[in-house]
Amino acid sequence: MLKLYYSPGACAMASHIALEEAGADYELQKVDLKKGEQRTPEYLAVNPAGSTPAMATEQGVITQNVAILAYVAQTHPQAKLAPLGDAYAFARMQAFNAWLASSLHPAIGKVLFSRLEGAARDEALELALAKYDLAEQHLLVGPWALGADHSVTDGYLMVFTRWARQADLLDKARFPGLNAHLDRVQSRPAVQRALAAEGLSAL
Ligand SMILES: N[C@@H](CCC(=O)N[C@@H](CS)C(=O)NCC(=O)O)C(=O)O
Repeated sequence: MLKLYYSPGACAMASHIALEEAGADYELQKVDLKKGEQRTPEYLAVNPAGSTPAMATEQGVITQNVAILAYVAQTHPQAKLAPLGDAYAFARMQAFNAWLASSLHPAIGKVLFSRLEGAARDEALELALAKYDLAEQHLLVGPWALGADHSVTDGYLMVFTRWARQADLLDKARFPGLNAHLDRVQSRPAVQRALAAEGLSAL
């Protein structure tokens, strides 16, 4: 059975949602980041990088949302969580996922989770919002992230639009598409189950 190491509300929610959407046979193992559990010897033996998510499979551990999402989609083809038969479309999905991991996540993370103040925080916020602009104007196709078909990218994008809404940063006039997408993703039964399992609810 798969085992997902996650922290409630953190970016591992993307992998959690994918597992739930896939109908996968999996269990959850909470790693409380606020208590520093990601740095215990037990967890470092699972993921020496000391970050979540990590997912134990029969073959070994997979880290990084981008890799876990692709694995879940490929091992549960019946759930249609990725364009599996189309190398170009799959690469486009991975480009979106890699952008979320390497660009949007660090930018909003700096605003929400670092101790920046004053002008430094303002600058970080401006940079982060410019990335949400990019997602709003160019990356999000609609109604789902990649277009007509729902995919693992939807739950991943939703993590960061959810963080932004929670911090009152997802202005409805500036980001109409992202707001509608967030509502659409949060209304999916699998997403509601994942949120509930993390002790959370739709925002
Ligand atoms: N690119 C990685 C980022 C992983 C990451 O930064 N996880 C955060 C939670 S959102 C974490 O575990 N942080 C703990 C720490 O840095 O101590 C992924 O998407 O899997």
